[in-house]
Amino acid sequence: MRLKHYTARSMQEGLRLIQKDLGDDAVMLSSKSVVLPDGTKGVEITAAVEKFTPAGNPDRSKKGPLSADEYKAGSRYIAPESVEEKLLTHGITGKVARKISQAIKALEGSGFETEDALEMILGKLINFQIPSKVLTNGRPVVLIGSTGAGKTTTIAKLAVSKVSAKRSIGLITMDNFKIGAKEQIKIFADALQVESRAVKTPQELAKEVAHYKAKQKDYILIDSAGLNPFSKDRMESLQKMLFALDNPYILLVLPANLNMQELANIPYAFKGMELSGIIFSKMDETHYLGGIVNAAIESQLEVCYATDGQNIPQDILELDPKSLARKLLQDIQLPWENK
Ligand SMILES: Nc1nc2c(ncn2[C@@H]2O[C@H](COP(=O)(O)OP(=O)(O)O)[C@@H](O)[C@H]2O)c(=O)[nH]1
Ligand SMILES: [Mg+2]
Repeated sequence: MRLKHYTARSMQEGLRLIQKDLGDDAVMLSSKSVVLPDGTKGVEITAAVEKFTPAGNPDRSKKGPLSADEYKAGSRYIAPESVEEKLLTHGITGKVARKISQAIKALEGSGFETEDALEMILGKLINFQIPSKVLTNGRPVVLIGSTGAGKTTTIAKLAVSKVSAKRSIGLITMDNFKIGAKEQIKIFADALQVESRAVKTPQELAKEVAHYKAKQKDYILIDSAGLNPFSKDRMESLQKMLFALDNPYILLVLPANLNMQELANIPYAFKGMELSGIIFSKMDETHYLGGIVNAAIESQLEVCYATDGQNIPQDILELDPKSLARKLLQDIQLPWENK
């Protein structure tokens, strides 16, 4: 059994597509709202198909799920024990790795291929969200996190993508700490020809958000100063700023290349900030994804975006169960190792 994803403008159109492509035997597993490349709303439907020929079409000559032998002979089959080993190599906790391998074993009987089974399990364990839920019109989005986590760069990536999609944005920086931080946002805003503001106090922050709301900006993106999450004073002053906002969407930018213990600690340290979600940054600077998987599962914060490089705006991606499952099953290849 394989999973196949279809994107369409409406549920009806999606179901028509699935029927045309897979015939009447296709089973619809789930659907979710998505934003289509042209910025309009659409739907993504996941369907299960019995078996694919190499051309990608279902093999209609055979009915019923794959037999256990056929399934295990498939090139995409990975034994649950090997999956557990791969997950442990990534640094996923023993308890979670075992739980996942047991669930994969249980799904073997339904004929799901390993990557698809892992995709479904990750979808249940992690609170994945779609971008249109994370970035909603008019709701202030604030990026917070440790120093150098990638907050400003990520704001810039989000801002460029919204401006390219012809949406209006207002930028605010609360960074009064780092030398040149205000100028960084200003230069960037001028290049994009969007408004930017630098604020020092909770009152100023509330005033500037109200200003952008009055101007009906589609997106209000707020950058903050990097801070040591274990410093009580700095955390308290950030909290005071955030309290000035009405219904903010607060995202923690968490570098994927931090050590495992701190990846688990930092979402806890920021807990008092009423976090909504996490953006994993610097995915390109690590080969081991266990730390982010553990943090996502333990915190149950919403996960949507990840960043994988310094290039603005290209190096931002949607982290979904499918891409994560694929990354976890790939062999870890360090650049200096021979293929
Ligand atoms: N390799 C890599 N570098 C990044 C990524 N995101 C940001 N950076 C770099 O990390 C450094 C700190 O980024 P910055 O956005 O200023 O962090 P901030 O202090 O949280 O605002 C800069 O050199 C960025 O170019 C990423 O996803 N991958
Ligand atoms: Mg910054």
